[in-house]
Amino acid sequence: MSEVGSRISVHTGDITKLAVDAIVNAANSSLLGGGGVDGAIHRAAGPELEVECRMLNGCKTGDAKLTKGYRLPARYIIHTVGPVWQGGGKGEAELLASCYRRSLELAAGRECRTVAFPAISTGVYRYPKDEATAIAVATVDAFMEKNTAPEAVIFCCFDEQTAELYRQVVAAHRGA
Ligand code: AR6
Repeated sequence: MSEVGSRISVHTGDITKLAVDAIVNAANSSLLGGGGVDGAIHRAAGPELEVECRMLNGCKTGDAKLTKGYRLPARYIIHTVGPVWQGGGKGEAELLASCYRRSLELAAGRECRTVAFPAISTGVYRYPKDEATAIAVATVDAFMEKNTAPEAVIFCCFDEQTAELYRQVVAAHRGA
């Protein structure tokens, strides 16, 4: 696990600023923009992003679709749709894990070396942060153990409290 662990890092800040091969967007099923990180990404990428998104015919919860990054420093945006938290009995955990897996599959398919994820579903969609972080780290870790691409994954947290939670969960994984 130590070799895999070194491929995962935690960053605090705005995901739209990261010069990585792909950033992941916590979108909704329309893929036509919204608030939170989705709104920030659309604003920073510029209006051409929505034009491309309109051609994608939306996206199912747990799935992901890729666009160009337009005015972002990132080459690609991978739009994934996390589950709305409904108490945990509606398959939310499996759907959230699927968001991470599908995003990584698309990134690997475009030979992305570095991918940054926000904390999918933990804002407007109200997924409890502890549980969402455990799923994010375990799913990315499992994917990277089996695959050589992407080479590095960054968990981009908007606030220091979330980053600290991610650091703890990543460290616990490394110790496992
Ligand atoms: N960079 C990194 N993380 C961010 C940024 C940013 N610029 N802005 C917010 N976050 P949310 P969801 C964090 O609500 O829960 C949208 O309207 C934020 O602190 O953006 O998956 C979509 O259109 C939180 O930890 O996404 C959907 O309708 C995390 O990103 C809906 O919200 C996710 O919060 C999706 O809800």
